[in-house]
Amino acid sequence: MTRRTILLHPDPRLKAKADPIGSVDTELRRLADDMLETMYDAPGIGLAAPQVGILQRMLVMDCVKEEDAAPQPMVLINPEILEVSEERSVYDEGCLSIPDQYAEVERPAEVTVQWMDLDGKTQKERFDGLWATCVQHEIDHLDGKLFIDYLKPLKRQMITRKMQKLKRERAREAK
Ligand code: K1U
Ligand code: ZN
Repeated sequence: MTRRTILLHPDPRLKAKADPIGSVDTELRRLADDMLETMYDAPGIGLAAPQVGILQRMLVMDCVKEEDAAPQPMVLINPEILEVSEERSVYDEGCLSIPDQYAEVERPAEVTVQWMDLDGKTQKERFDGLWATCVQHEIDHLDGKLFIDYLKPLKRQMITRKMQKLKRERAREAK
């Protein structure tokens, strides 16, 4: 497994709509492994393929928070939201492509999602709590949407400027 580089906002690849995946092959399985490794290493609770520069509709997540609990890695290919609850929930979201920036985002509290797994089988599950927030955040990444797109323009601009500064600093350090 290889840790991949996570793209930082702003980057045109984070604004693009990712392509559906036709079938599961060795390369896709390797990408899923690498994405899980990258997510756990960050650390994070989710990661979408566009965040590592691959414009394909695959995401990984593991929202188990208790340190002594067994990990529950999930790989979702071509995920689709079939149903959303009327009830909404607010969570202070972060993003590995926008480090150290957090903001409250309101989303449906529960969602039913259908996807293809790494065996090519169709799966369907109702998510709630942090899992529901995370899967919606990750599916947004596949559609080129970031959590800051839910914020007021001024707050979004402020975060984007901070990120541009961070990227300039990191580019200088890399020289
Ligand atoms: O997609 C991403 O950028 C990953 C992101 C997922 C996410 C976080 C919060 C709400 C919705 C989706 C993260 O994992 S940010 C890091 C984070 O939340 C975290 C890190 C360590 C422990 C617990 C949480
Ligand atoms: Zn994110």
